[in-house]
Amino acid sequence: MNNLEPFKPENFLILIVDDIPKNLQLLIEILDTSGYGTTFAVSGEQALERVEVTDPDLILLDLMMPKMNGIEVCKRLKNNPKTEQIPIIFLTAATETNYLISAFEAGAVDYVTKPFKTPELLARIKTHLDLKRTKDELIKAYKEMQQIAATDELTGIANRRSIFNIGKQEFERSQRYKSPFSILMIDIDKFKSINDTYGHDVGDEALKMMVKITLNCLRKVDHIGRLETEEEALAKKGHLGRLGGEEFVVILPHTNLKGAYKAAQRVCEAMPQETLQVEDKTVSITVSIGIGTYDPKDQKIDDILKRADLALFAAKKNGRNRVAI
Ligand code: GH3
Ligand code: MG
Ligand code: MG
Ligand code: MG
Repeated sequence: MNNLEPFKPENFLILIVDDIPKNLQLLIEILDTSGYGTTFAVSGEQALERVEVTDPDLILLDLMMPKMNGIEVCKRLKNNPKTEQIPIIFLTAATETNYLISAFEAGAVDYVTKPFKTPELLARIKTHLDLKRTKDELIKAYKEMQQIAATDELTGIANRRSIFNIGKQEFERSQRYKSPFSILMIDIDKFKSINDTYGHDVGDEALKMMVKITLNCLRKVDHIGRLETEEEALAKKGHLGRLGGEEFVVILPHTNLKGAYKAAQRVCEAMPQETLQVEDKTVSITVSIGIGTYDPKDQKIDDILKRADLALFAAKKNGRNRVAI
């Protein structure tokens, strides 16, 4: 991968494990000369301790050792989430090659036969350190992309896709455990006039303020996400510039109608108390909230959403700035 830094041996620490001091000495000398950081252990047991303390980037592991042999050490390291990612290269005497299959099965990435050729040993070490770096980069990039794919860009909360996934999981959980859960549909009142009066940038700031206030009213386990408007769906087809919706969904796990009503009231009452200053004008918003609660007769999450949507419509009709069920 091209965003990797140039390979520098001094950035890596290699743990060398061998029960014969002469072997250890030779390996340490070779790796030191090549610029690697080194640390060592003279037994399997000591190797496990050293790994904990030094967190090496790669391990050269002697296969045959008294008491705990290399395969056992390898298995233990691969069974521990903290150490399973460390590449392990086995050091084997030619007579031990019949053990190699078990070494790979235990999780080794490679092996070197003793007596080894120094350039070959170094080439294998560099290859595996580089592979590990690339793998780490890919995992990092993958996690970042997952995060981006699940997040609403403007407000940083879950986007439509992600909040629906959460909703579906919560729905299945409620079905299985016969526990309640509720959904709030929140829509900002007369938001169009905020945009029209102060401009879209202020509208965007108001959306962020809305999210902040709502999050303050919710528990850590609740999820908030942003719904898509028709404009937004159109924007994806390229007809319009991007416009996020001003509709939000809150999923309240383990919450019955009474609890959901309390949470919705909290959000509704808190909303106009915070303000946005635009030059000499003070902008505040109110929201209308519709509640839908899981009913064991429901087939899918859309059934609850439909009820929440109807309730939201009623809240709007009855004068806005209120909660309806
Ligand atoms: P109501 O009380 O009936 O909900 O009135 P409203 O004006 O809020 O009506 P509606 O919910 O239908 O209007 C949505 C408006 O929200 C349309 C658009 O101007 C604005 N909007 C949607 N997404 C965004 C966004 O990402 N940023 C900004 N600034 N405005 C948005
Ligand atoms: Mg040995
Ligand atoms: Mg609105
Ligand atoms: Mg709307």
